[in-house]
Amino acid sequence: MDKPIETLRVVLGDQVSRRIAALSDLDPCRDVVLMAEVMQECRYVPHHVKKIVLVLSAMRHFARALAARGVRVRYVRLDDPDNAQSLRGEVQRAVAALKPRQVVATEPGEYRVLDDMRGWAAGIEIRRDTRFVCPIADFRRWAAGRSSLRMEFFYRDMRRRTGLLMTPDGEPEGGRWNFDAENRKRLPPGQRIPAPMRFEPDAITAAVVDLVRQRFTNGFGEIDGFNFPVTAHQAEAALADFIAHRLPGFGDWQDAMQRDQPNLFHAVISPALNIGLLDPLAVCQAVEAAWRAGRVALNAAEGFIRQIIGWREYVRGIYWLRMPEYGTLNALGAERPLPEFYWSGKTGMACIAQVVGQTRRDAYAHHIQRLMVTGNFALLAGLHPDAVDEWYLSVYADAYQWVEMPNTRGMALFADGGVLGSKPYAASGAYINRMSDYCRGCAYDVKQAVGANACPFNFLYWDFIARHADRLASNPRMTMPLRNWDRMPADRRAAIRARAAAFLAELEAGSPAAAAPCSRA
Ligand code: FAD
Ligand code: DLZ
Ligand code: SF4
Repeated sequence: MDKPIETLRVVLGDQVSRRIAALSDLDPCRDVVLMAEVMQECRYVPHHVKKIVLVLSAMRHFARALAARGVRVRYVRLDDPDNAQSLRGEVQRAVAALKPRQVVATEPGEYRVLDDMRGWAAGIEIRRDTRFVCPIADFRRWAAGRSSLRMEFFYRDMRRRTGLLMTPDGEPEGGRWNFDAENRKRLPPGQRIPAPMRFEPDAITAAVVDLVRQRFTNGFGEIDGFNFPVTAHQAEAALADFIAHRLPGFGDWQDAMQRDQPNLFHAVISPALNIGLLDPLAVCQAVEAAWRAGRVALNAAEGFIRQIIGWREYVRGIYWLRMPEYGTLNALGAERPLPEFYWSGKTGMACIAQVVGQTRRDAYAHHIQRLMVTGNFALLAGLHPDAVDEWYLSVYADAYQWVEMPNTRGMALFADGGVLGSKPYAASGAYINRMSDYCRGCAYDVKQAVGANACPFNFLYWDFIARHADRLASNPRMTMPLRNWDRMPADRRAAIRARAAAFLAELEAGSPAAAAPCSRA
């Protein structure tokens, strides 16, 4: 007869790590691990089908690896006829069947789930997620009493805490904390770009692809060509490949964008990192080791480490510090619905067509594409933060609210009124033209701000400055654009605003004209 179950240990789809807190004191003889594929999590936003495949395939691989080590795993598949199709329902079904003495889980990455988790089982123990460098309580302490929560100061603390890129005397290596100014180069023509490693689906992934194809027939995105790592072993190989081949170019070309080059010198590790296949500190230590061995320059290593122990930890801190109110913030009063081309990619704006097309195919876009193309358009056009939030949470394979929401509401949309950034990341077409080759093939003219073929980013940029002039006037970092707007001849200002009004009206009406310049006289 089976021994009575001591502990039911719940592992979520983005917690597939041997280091997850709920498994820290696992006793294979007395405990059961519960993992459940449920429609509730597959449908709470219209996830990209590749994201669903990634999560379910990684869950199945992780469960198999646990079972191979003698751990009892209660694994509920999406098409199991008894599946309650919710996390709460599956925990309660397991409790009724196994009668464990206690239930243990690890805090989830979304407020929505944490709120629900507290009611999953009587006395459920919710453990701190130790996969992060900065515990939430430490972030709260760091934030307490500060009038400004700038990332840069948090980042310096994280450098000191981890010792990453620090001298034995406690100074930053290279004498500076930040090499960002060196990380904004344009990509030279003909630059060779090494492709990331691809992982062809094995039998487990192929079965998940079939399942997702059947169950999510109208799901967003293309399922063909799935090639994300789905095990820790694969993710480590992908990281090693990045460090050897793309990290050397990461610093210099971090902000560059190029037509039909979705990855450039980026790591493409966030899908694996955010579900637990990689450990963030170990990733940074491997990057530091490459610098100490002389294989990469300091600006590349520092630029990369800052993204992880700086931005990644910082946005998580902001999320948990400010939720649930953060999810309601709309400081600029943006109300427009999301245009259809965010889903279809069908627009004459070549930059958006490129980024959305790539997103549909790969469930991936790099940071500047997310921030300065789709994010910038949403900011300038005044798209409602709820709709933009839902879009980013749906379409990227790495998207969980703890990291997606502060980046979207805070960094891209300034909907938090400046908690995260000191000014809106608003930019005209000139920025996109400087950092990419998108404009060369565009139906719009990036040099024009008025007229039927003017680049929408240009007139929308000035319209944004004019619309929010009162609010922005108190921000010293906005003095220059406000002054430039004021100095413009009145008739030009009027023409820009009229063009923006017409475009936004078409956009709001869902008119295809807003997406294609030549249809206008
Ligand atoms: P690289 O450029 O190679 O950077 C390395 C790592 O640094 C990333 O894997 C990531 O873990 C971390 N990182 C870099 N920038 C950020 C950042 N701003 N915030 C947090 N971590 C960062 N990232 C997500 O992981 N999930 C999201 O849902 C997400 N949504 C975003 C939404 C918007 C509007 C914006 C502007 C950014 C968003 N980001 C998000 C941050 C960033 O775009 C992605 O982390 C990055 O593009 C992932 O690709 P990569 O692994 O090639 O990153
Ligand atoms: C994203 C996702 C998906 C698509 N499916 C599941 C699932 O079936 N079972 C599960 O445990 N987790 C899934 N996840 C991840 C959860 O949405 C994630 O754990 C929460 O959003 C908290 O971060
Ligand atoms: Fe985008 Fe404007 Fe350039 Fe076209 S011209 S690609 S719309 S920035």
